[in-house]
Amino acid sequence: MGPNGYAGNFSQERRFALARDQAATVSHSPSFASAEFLTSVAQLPALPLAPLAMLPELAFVGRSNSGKSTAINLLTQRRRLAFASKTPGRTQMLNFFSVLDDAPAARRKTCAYLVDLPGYGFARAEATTRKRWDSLVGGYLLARRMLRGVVLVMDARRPLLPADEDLLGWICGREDLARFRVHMLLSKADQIGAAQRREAKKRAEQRAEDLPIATSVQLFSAHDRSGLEELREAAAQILGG
Ligand SMILES: Nc1nc2c(ncn2[C@@H]2O[C@H](COP(=O)(O)OP(=O)(O)OP(=O)(O)O)[C@@H](O)[C@H]2O)c(=O)[nH]1
Ligand SMILES: [Mg+2]
Repeated sequence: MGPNGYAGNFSQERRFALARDQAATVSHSPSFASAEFLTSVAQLPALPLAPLAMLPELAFVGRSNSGKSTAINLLTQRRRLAFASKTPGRTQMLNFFSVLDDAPAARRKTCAYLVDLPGYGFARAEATTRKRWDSLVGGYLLARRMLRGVVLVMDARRPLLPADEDLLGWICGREDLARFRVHMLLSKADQIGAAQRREAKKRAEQRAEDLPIATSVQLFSAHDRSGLEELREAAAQILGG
């Protein structure tokens, strides 16, 4: 190969490297207020057919009625994006919401998905309901490649019930634990006093230390919007990391 050929290859490589660095420096953060409902999936085999790009996903998981849909609505500043309800078990499918990046309007692109998952652990769940949950939600949590982490929503009055531990068990079966993230959201903090809030946070932090996954903990109230900025930062970090 002559000197020109070599120089040509080299400069082409340099151009690639420059383009890559530029792409890295202009990468944008998710703008959660842009979230739009995209699609629902009722059965796991249908997931590969869903109109989803290969983009990072962040799922909201937790017991039924713990406040998952409410937290998504607050994060996205949309009152009824994810349907919140007084009837436990309302969310029955994997619901995907697309999130745009914060580039100037003409160049905005979908950069991530938020996923609202059916809750678990409602008292009168029959065996068939549980089986359905295991194959749909359990299967998604265990094997979904683009899933970067979960927001585990737990009522601050009773965090880490056996059903929450079961859920952590599903996640601990993943192959990418070193890169996965759990963010424990202790919800409905407005329902308890300061001492109980501290106690709940301490308990969750102690549990977090024993997990083989990077885990963060925060208190949250959709009622008075406390902890909203912390949730936004954690969600952006999980999706961007
Ligand atoms: N006081 C108080 N109530 C809340 C809070 N967050 C949610 N709730 C209430 O808790 C109930 C359940 O909230 P959802 O967001 O529907 O719960 P979910 O986890 O999505 O429930 P499923 O879809 O059934 O799994 C609703 O009546 C909400 O208004 C909060 O921070 N404080
Ligand atoms: Mg819900």
